[in-house]
Amino acid sequence: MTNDVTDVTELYREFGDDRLPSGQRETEAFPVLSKGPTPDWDPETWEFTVTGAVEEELTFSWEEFRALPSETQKQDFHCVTGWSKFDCEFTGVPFPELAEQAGVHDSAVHVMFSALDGYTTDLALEDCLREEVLFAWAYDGESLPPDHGGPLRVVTPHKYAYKGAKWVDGIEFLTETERGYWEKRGYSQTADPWQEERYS
Ligand SMILES: Nc1nc2c(c(=O)[nH]1)N[C@H]1C(S)=C(S)[C@@H](COP(=O)(O)O)O[C@H]1N2
Ligand SMILES: [Mo]
Repeated sequence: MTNDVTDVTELYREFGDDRLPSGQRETEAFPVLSKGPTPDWDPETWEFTVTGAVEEELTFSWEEFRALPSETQKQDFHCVTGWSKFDCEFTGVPFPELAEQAGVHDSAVHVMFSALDGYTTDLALEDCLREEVLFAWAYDGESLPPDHGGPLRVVTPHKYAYKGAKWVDGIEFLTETERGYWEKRGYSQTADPWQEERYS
């Protein structure tokens, strides 16, 4: 692994004119937002699964997951409750790497992420197949703190942060759209911060 950091903070230009999406304010803090308590995990029994519309369903132990090709990126973080944090440095596995290993079927259109706390979130496949969507285990060069989703979380700098499942332990490729935890409760499935897609 190298110490190279890829700066993807210019990503907003694809979606809007402003780095800070409308209706957001910038914060230096990194608040914790979870629907419940931080779950325990055991590196010995932890498993990550890739299931659904794929050529080959995959299971990774913690050790195996950590051996996957990874990168470090500087990216922004936008919470739907109105705060944004710039220049977050996350290290992890880009989504396309996992998709390639599993061999996604042509019939797949959507992805459901699941997590140790029972959280789920859904996102269109095309919105997942981006280098910026990371399964991250480090933040600012340190192990991801448990409250922020350690051992492993997803980050989605092009979407509101509820699309990034903390404590993620599986993804399922779907042939039809389904709604995740907040999406069932009225939050947007597409969640583009520059369009202020907060609810749907
Ligand atoms: N597993 C899980 N992932 C989650 C959540 C959660 O409650 N459980 N909350 C989401 C929400 S609403 C936000 S804004 C971000 C917050 O991440 P943070 O606590 O690191 O700031 O995590 C998202 N991922
Ligand atoms: Mo959130």
